[in-house]
Amino acid sequence: VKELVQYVKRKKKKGIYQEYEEIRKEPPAGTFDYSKKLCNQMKNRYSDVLCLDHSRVKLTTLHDPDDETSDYINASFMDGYKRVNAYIATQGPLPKTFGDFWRMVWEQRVLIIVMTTRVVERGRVKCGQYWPLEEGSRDVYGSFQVMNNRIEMFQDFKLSHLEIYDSVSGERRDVAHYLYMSWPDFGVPKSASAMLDFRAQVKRHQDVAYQAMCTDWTGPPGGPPLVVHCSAGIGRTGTFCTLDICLSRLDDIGTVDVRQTVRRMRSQRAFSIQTWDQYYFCYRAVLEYAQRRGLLAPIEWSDTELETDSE
Ligand code: PTR
Ligand code: PTR
Repeated sequence: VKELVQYVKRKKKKGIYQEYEEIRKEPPAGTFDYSKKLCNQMKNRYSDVLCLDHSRVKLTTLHDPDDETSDYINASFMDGYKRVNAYIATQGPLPKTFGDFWRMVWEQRVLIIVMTTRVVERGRVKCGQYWPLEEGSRDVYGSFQVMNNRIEMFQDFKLSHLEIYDSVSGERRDVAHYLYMSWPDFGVPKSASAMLDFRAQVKRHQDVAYQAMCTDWTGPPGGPPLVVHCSAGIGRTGTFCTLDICLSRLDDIGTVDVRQTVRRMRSQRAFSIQTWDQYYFCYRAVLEYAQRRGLLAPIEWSDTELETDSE
Protein backbone atom coordinates (compact mmCIF):
# COMPACT_ATOMS: atom_id res chain seq x y z
CA VAL A 1 0.00 0.00 0.00
CA LYS A 2 2.84 2.40 0.71
CA GLU A 3 3.74 2.17 -2.96
CA LEU A 4 0.17 2.94 -3.82
CA VAL A 5 0.35 6.14 -1.79
CA GLN A 6 3.50 7.13 -3.64
CA TYR A 7 1.83 6.29 -6.90
CA VAL A 8 -1.22 8.42 -6.20
CA LYS A 9 0.89 11.29 -4.88
CA ARG A 10 3.04 11.20 -7.99
CA LYS A 11 0.15 11.03 -10.41
CA LYS A 12 -2.15 13.41 -8.55
CA LYS A 13 -5.78 13.71 -9.51
CA LYS A 14 -4.88 14.69 -13.02
CA GLY A 15 -2.77 11.61 -13.62
CA ILE A 16 -5.49 9.34 -12.30
CA TYR A 17 -7.92 11.09 -14.58
CA GLN A 18 -5.67 10.40 -17.55
CA GLU A 19 -5.31 6.79 -16.50
CA TYR A 20 -9.08 6.49 -16.53
CA GLU A 21 -9.34 8.20 -19.92
CA GLU A 22 -6.96 5.62 -21.35
CA ILE A 23 -9.04 2.77 -20.02
CA ARG A 24 -12.12 4.41 -21.49
CA LYS A 25 -10.59 4.56 -24.92
CA GLU A 26 -10.05 0.84 -25.12
CA PRO A 27 -12.60 -0.82 -27.38
CA PRO A 28 -15.08 -3.24 -25.82
CA ALA A 29 -13.90 -6.82 -25.49
CA GLY A 30 -16.48 -8.53 -27.66
CA THR A 31 -19.86 -8.37 -29.36
CA PHE A 32 -23.27 -7.33 -28.06
CA ASP A 33 -25.38 -9.38 -30.47
CA TYR A 34 -27.94 -10.73 -28.00
CA SER A 35 -28.53 -7.35 -26.43
CA LYS A 36 -29.12 -5.86 -29.85
CA LYS A 37 -31.66 -8.40 -31.08
CA LEU A 38 -34.91 -6.74 -31.88
CA CYS A 39 -36.86 -8.90 -29.46
CA ASN A 40 -34.42 -8.08 -26.63
CA GLN A 41 -34.11 -4.35 -27.12
CA MET A 42 -37.09 -3.57 -24.94
CA LYS A 43 -35.42 -5.53 -22.12
CA ASN A 44 -32.56 -3.01 -21.95
CA ARG A 45 -33.13 0.00 -19.72
CA TYR A 46 -30.66 2.08 -21.73
CA SER A 47 -30.13 1.50 -25.43
CA ASP A 48 -26.44 2.29 -25.01
CA VAL A 49 -25.76 -0.02 -22.07
CA LEU A 50 -25.63 -3.55 -23.49
CA CYS A 51 -24.06 -6.77 -22.29
CA LEU A 52 -21.20 -8.61 -23.88
CA ASP A 53 -22.29 -11.94 -25.34
CA HIS A 54 -19.48 -13.97 -23.80
CA SER A 55 -20.23 -13.05 -20.18
CA ARG A 56 -23.99 -12.55 -20.22
CA VAL A 57 -26.15 -14.46 -17.75
CA LYS A 58 -28.43 -16.85 -19.60
CA LEU A 59 -31.82 -17.72 -18.26
CA THR A 60 -33.05 -21.24 -18.82
CA THR A 61 -36.01 -21.33 -21.14
CA LEU A 62 -38.56 -22.99 -18.94
CA HIS A 63 -41.69 -22.55 -20.90
CA ASP A 64 -40.61 -22.36 -24.49
CA PRO A 65 -37.31 -24.02 -25.34
CA ASP A 66 -37.69 -22.94 -28.97
CA ASP A 67 -37.81 -19.30 -28.12
CA GLU A 68 -34.14 -18.42 -28.10
CA THR A 69 -34.87 -14.87 -27.07
CA SER A 70 -36.37 -15.70 -23.72
CA ASP A 71 -32.99 -16.53 -22.20
CA TYR A 72 -31.96 -12.87 -22.32
CA ILE A 73 -31.51 -10.48 -19.41
CA ASN A 74 -29.25 -7.44 -19.26
CA ALA A 75 -26.86 -8.99 -16.72
CA SER A 76 -23.19 -10.01 -16.83
CA PHE A 77 -21.06 -12.39 -14.83
CA MET A 78 -17.94 -10.79 -13.41
CA ASP A 79 -15.03 -12.44 -11.65
CA GLY A 80 -14.02 -11.38 -8.18
CA TYR A 81 -10.76 -11.68 -6.34
CA LYS A 82 -9.61 -15.27 -6.93
CA ARG A 83 -13.20 -16.16 -7.67
CA VAL A 84 -14.92 -16.99 -10.92
CA ASN A 85 -18.38 -15.43 -11.35
CA ALA A 86 -18.32 -13.73 -7.97
CA TYR A 87 -20.81 -11.11 -9.15
CA ILE A 88 -23.69 -10.61 -11.46
CA ALA A 89 -23.79 -6.98 -12.51
CA THR A 90 -27.16 -5.99 -13.83
CA GLN A 91 -29.39 -3.03 -14.63
CA GLY A 92 -32.22 -1.85 -12.40
CA PRO A 93 -35.06 -4.18 -13.43
CA LEU A 94 -37.79 -2.83 -15.70
CA PRO A 95 -41.42 -3.74 -15.04
CA LYS A 96 -41.34 -6.08 -18.02
CA THR A 97 -38.22 -7.83 -16.73
CA PHE A 98 -39.18 -8.30 -13.06
CA GLY A 99 -40.05 -11.95 -13.72
CA ASP A 100 -36.76 -12.50 -15.56
CA PHE A 101 -34.83 -10.88 -12.73
CA TRP A 102 -36.33 -13.22 -10.12
CA ARG A 103 -35.81 -16.19 -12.39
CA MET A 104 -32.13 -15.28 -12.61
CA VAL A 105 -31.91 -14.91 -8.82
CA TRP A 106 -33.55 -18.29 -8.41
CA GLU A 107 -31.56 -20.13 -11.07
CA GLN A 108 -28.21 -18.75 -9.94
CA ARG A 109 -29.11 -19.48 -6.32
CA VAL A 110 -28.36 -15.91 -5.32
CA LEU A 111 -28.19 -15.19 -1.59
CA ILE A 112 -27.75 -11.42 -1.63
CA ILE A 113 -28.87 -8.55 -3.83
CA VAL A 114 -27.03 -5.26 -3.53
CA MET A 115 -28.81 -2.19 -4.84
CA THR A 116 -26.82 1.02 -5.02
CA THR A 117 -29.40 3.36 -6.51
CA ARG A 118 -32.71 4.58 -5.21
CA VAL A 119 -35.84 3.86 -7.20
CA VAL A 120 -36.30 7.54 -8.04
CA GLU A 121 -33.47 10.06 -8.07
CA ARG A 122 -33.68 13.67 -9.08
CA GLY A 123 -37.25 13.07 -10.10
CA ARG A 124 -36.32 10.35 -12.58
CA VAL A 125 -37.10 6.68 -12.33
CA LYS A 126 -33.82 4.80 -12.05
CA CYS A 127 -35.11 1.36 -11.29
CA GLY A 128 -38.43 -0.45 -11.06
CA GLN A 129 -40.01 -1.40 -7.75
CA TYR A 130 -39.20 -5.06 -8.27
CA TRP A 131 -39.47 -6.25 -4.67
CA PRO A 132 -42.22 -5.86 -2.06
CA LEU A 133 -41.41 -2.64 -0.27
CA GLU A 134 -43.28 -2.91 3.01
CA GLU A 135 -42.52 -5.27 5.82
CA GLY A 136 -45.06 -8.08 5.71
CA SER A 137 -46.06 -7.49 2.10
CA ARG A 138 -45.79 -9.87 -0.84
CA ASP A 139 -45.84 -9.63 -4.61
CA VAL A 140 -45.89 -11.98 -7.55
CA TYR A 141 -43.33 -11.78 -10.36
CA GLY A 142 -43.77 -14.36 -13.09
CA SER A 143 -43.81 -17.74 -11.43
CA PHE A 144 -42.29 -16.40 -8.20
CA GLN A 145 -43.89 -15.04 -5.10
CA VAL A 146 -41.67 -12.77 -3.02
CA MET A 147 -42.35 -11.91 0.60
CA ASN A 148 -40.72 -9.13 2.60
CA ASN A 149 -40.50 -10.73 6.03
CA ARG A 150 -38.53 -8.13 7.93
CA ILE A 151 -36.76 -4.83 7.38
CA GLU A 152 -33.74 -3.59 9.32
CA MET A 153 -32.78 0.06 9.05
CA PHE A 154 -29.20 1.24 9.26
CA GLN A 155 -27.85 4.72 8.84
CA ASP A 156 -26.84 4.39 5.20
CA PHE A 157 -28.68 1.30 4.09
CA LYS A 158 -31.77 -0.79 4.51
CA LEU A 159 -31.81 -4.58 4.71
CA SER A 160 -34.95 -6.46 3.68
CA HIS A 161 -35.14 -10.14 4.51
CA LEU A 162 -36.96 -11.56 1.51
CA GLU A 163 -38.28 -15.02 0.91
CA ILE A 164 -38.89 -16.36 -2.59
CA TYR A 165 -41.40 -19.05 -3.33
CA ASP A 166 -41.12 -20.83 -6.66
CA SER A 167 -44.55 -22.01 -7.69
CA VAL A 168 -43.07 -24.49 -10.18
CA SER A 169 -41.03 -26.53 -7.69
CA GLY A 170 -42.90 -25.50 -4.53
CA GLU A 171 -39.55 -24.59 -2.90
CA ARG A 172 -38.75 -21.54 -0.76
CA ARG A 173 -35.49 -19.69 -0.26
CA ASP A 174 -34.23 -16.66 1.64
CA VAL A 175 -32.63 -13.75 -0.14
CA ALA A 176 -31.23 -10.64 1.53
CA HIS A 177 -31.86 -7.33 -0.19
CA TYR A 178 -29.45 -4.50 0.64
CA LEU A 179 -30.45 -1.04 -0.47
CA TYR A 180 -27.65 1.49 -0.17
CA MET A 181 -29.21 4.90 0.13
CA SER A 182 -26.36 7.33 0.64
CA TRP A 183 -24.78 7.43 -2.76
CA PRO A 184 -25.18 11.06 -3.74
CA ASP A 185 -27.14 11.84 -6.86
CA PHE A 186 -24.16 13.56 -8.35
CA GLY A 187 -20.69 12.14 -8.17
CA VAL A 188 -19.31 10.07 -5.34
CA PRO A 189 -19.28 10.14 -1.53
CA LYS A 190 -16.77 12.52 0.01
CA SER A 191 -15.64 9.96 2.51
CA ALA A 192 -15.51 6.28 1.71
CA SER A 193 -16.32 5.40 5.27
CA ALA A 194 -20.03 4.58 4.83
CA MET A 195 -19.30 2.57 1.72
CA LEU A 196 -16.58 0.60 3.51
CA ASP A 197 -18.97 -0.26 6.34
CA PHE A 198 -21.60 -1.27 3.86
CA ARG A 199 -19.21 -3.50 1.97
CA ALA A 200 -18.03 -5.14 5.20
CA GLN A 201 -21.59 -5.92 6.22
CA VAL A 202 -22.47 -7.40 2.81
CA LYS A 203 -19.32 -9.50 2.83
CA ARG A 204 -19.99 -10.89 6.30
CA HIS A 205 -23.54 -11.70 5.35
CA GLN A 206 -22.49 -13.45 2.14
CA ASP A 207 -19.95 -15.55 4.06
CA VAL A 208 -22.47 -16.62 6.68
CA ALA A 209 -25.21 -17.39 4.14
CA TYR A 210 -22.78 -19.35 2.00
CA GLN A 211 -21.59 -21.38 5.00
CA ALA A 212 -25.19 -22.26 5.71
CA MET A 213 -25.80 -23.65 2.21
CA CYS A 214 -22.31 -25.00 1.62
CA THR A 215 -22.96 -28.73 1.40
CA ASP A 216 -25.73 -27.96 -0.99
CA TRP A 217 -23.66 -25.95 -3.45
CA THR A 218 -22.14 -27.48 -6.56
CA GLY A 219 -21.01 -24.31 -8.38
CA PRO A 220 -17.58 -22.65 -8.36
CA PRO A 221 -15.82 -22.24 -4.99
CA GLY A 222 -16.93 -19.22 -3.02
CA GLY A 223 -20.62 -19.77 -3.53
CA PRO A 224 -23.36 -18.14 -5.59
CA PRO A 225 -22.76 -14.76 -7.18
CA LEU A 226 -23.65 -11.53 -5.46
CA VAL A 227 -26.17 -9.64 -7.58
CA VAL A 228 -25.18 -5.97 -7.78
CA HIS A 229 -27.19 -3.36 -9.62
CA CYS A 230 -27.75 0.35 -9.91
CA SER A 231 -29.66 1.96 -12.75
CA ALA A 232 -27.58 0.92 -15.73
CA GLY A 233 -25.45 -1.57 -13.82
CA ILE A 234 -22.13 -0.09 -14.81
CA GLY A 235 -21.30 3.10 -12.89
CA ARG A 236 -21.99 2.58 -9.22
CA THR A 237 -22.11 -1.20 -9.64
CA GLY A 238 -18.64 -1.17 -11.18
CA THR A 239 -17.37 1.08 -8.40
CA PHE A 240 -18.72 -1.18 -5.66
CA CYS A 241 -17.28 -4.35 -7.23
CA THR A 242 -13.91 -2.76 -7.99
CA LEU A 243 -13.64 -1.73 -4.38
CA ASP A 244 -14.62 -5.18 -3.16
CA ILE A 245 -11.99 -6.82 -5.35
CA CYS A 246 -9.24 -4.36 -4.43
CA LEU A 247 -9.90 -4.69 -0.70
CA SER A 248 -9.99 -8.50 -0.83
CA ARG A 249 -6.64 -8.48 -2.57
CA LEU A 250 -5.23 -5.98 -0.12
CA ASP A 251 -6.30 -8.21 2.76
CA ASP A 252 -4.81 -11.26 1.09
CA ILE A 253 -1.46 -10.16 -0.30
CA GLY A 254 -1.11 -6.52 0.68
CA THR A 255 -1.16 -5.04 -2.81
CA VAL A 256 -3.71 -3.27 -5.01
CA ASP A 257 -4.06 -2.73 -8.74
CA VAL A 258 -7.03 -0.52 -9.49
CA ARG A 259 -6.21 -0.12 -13.16
CA GLN A 260 -6.01 -3.82 -13.97
CA THR A 261 -9.06 -4.55 -11.86
CA VAL A 262 -11.13 -2.07 -13.83
CA ARG A 263 -9.76 -3.23 -17.16
CA ARG A 264 -10.59 -6.82 -16.36
CA MET A 265 -14.01 -5.87 -15.15
CA ARG A 266 -14.73 -3.95 -18.33
CA SER A 267 -13.85 -7.04 -20.34
CA GLN A 268 -16.80 -8.77 -18.67
CA ARG A 269 -19.21 -5.89 -18.15
CA ALA A 270 -18.46 -3.21 -20.71
CA PHE A 271 -18.29 0.44 -19.59
CA SER A 272 -17.94 -0.45 -15.90
CA ILE A 273 -17.13 2.70 -13.90
CA GLN A 274 -18.67 5.63 -15.65
CA THR A 275 -16.91 8.74 -14.47
CA TRP A 276 -13.41 9.65 -13.54
CA ASP A 277 -14.43 10.58 -10.02
CA GLN A 278 -15.85 7.09 -9.49
CA TYR A 279 -12.48 5.82 -10.61
CA TYR A 280 -10.63 8.19 -8.33
CA PHE A 281 -12.98 7.25 -5.50
CA CYS A 282 -11.73 3.66 -5.74
CA TYR A 283 -8.20 4.86 -4.98
CA ARG A 284 -9.38 7.05 -2.15
CA ALA A 285 -11.45 4.30 -0.62
CA VAL A 286 -8.62 1.77 -0.76
CA LEU A 287 -6.33 4.19 1.04
CA GLU A 288 -8.97 5.04 3.60
CA TYR A 289 -9.43 1.33 4.23
CA ALA A 290 -5.68 0.81 4.61
CA GLN A 291 -5.58 3.61 7.16
CA ARG A 292 -8.41 2.08 9.09
CA ARG A 293 -6.71 -1.26 9.13
CA GLY A 294 -3.58 0.42 10.49
CA LEU A 295 -1.60 -0.38 7.36
CA LEU A 296 -0.96 3.28 6.69
CA ALA A 297 -0.25 6.13 9.04
CA PRO A 298 -2.78 8.95 8.59
CA ILE A 299 0.06 11.39 8.00
CA GLU A 300 0.94 9.66 4.78
CA TRP A 301 -2.24 10.71 3.17
CA SER A 302 -3.41 14.23 2.59
CA ASP A 303 -5.91 15.25 0.00
CA THR A 304 -4.64 18.75 -0.62
CA GLU A 305 -1.38 17.40 -1.95
CA LEU A 306 -3.31 15.83 -4.76
CA GLU A 307 -4.94 18.89 -6.17
CA THR A 308 -3.75 19.47 -9.67
CA ASP A 309 -3.17 23.21 -9.00
CA SER A 310 0.08 22.36 -7.33
CA GLU A 311 1.46 20.98 -10.59
N1 PTR B 1 -26.49 10.88 -20.15
C1 PTR B 1 -27.00 10.91 -18.85
C2 PTR B 1 -28.25 11.75 -18.78
O1 PTR B 1 -29.23 11.30 -19.34
O2 PTR B 1 -28.27 12.81 -18.17
C3 PTR B 1 -26.01 11.34 -17.86
C4 PTR B 1 -26.06 10.51 -16.66
C5 PTR B 1 -25.04 9.64 -16.40
C6 PTR B 1 -27.11 10.58 -15.80
C7 PTR B 1 -25.03 8.88 -15.26
C8 PTR B 1 -27.14 9.83 -14.67
C9 PTR B 1 -26.08 8.98 -14.39
O3 PTR B 1 -25.98 8.23 -13.30
P1 PTR B 1 -26.80 8.13 -12.01
O4 PTR B 1 -27.70 6.98 -12.32
O5 PTR B 1 -25.70 7.81 -11.05
O6 PTR B 1 -27.50 9.39 -11.68
N1 PTR C 1 -27.67 6.37 -21.36
C1 PTR C 1 -27.62 6.38 -19.95
C2 PTR C 1 -27.19 7.77 -19.49
O1 PTR C 1 -26.05 8.15 -19.77
O2 PTR C 1 -28.02 8.39 -18.85
C3 PTR C 1 -26.75 5.33 -19.44
C4 PTR C 1 -26.40 5.33 -17.99
C5 PTR C 1 -27.30 5.56 -16.98
C6 PTR C 1 -25.12 5.04 -17.66
C7 PTR C 1 -26.94 5.47 -15.66
C8 PTR C 1 -24.72 4.96 -16.33
C9 PTR C 1 -25.64 5.15 -15.34
O3 PTR C 1 -25.23 5.03 -14.04
P1 PTR C 1 -25.26 3.74 -13.14
O4 PTR C 1 -24.63 2.61 -13.92
O5 PTR C 1 -24.49 4.13 -11.95
O6 PTR C 1 -26.69 3.45 -12.84
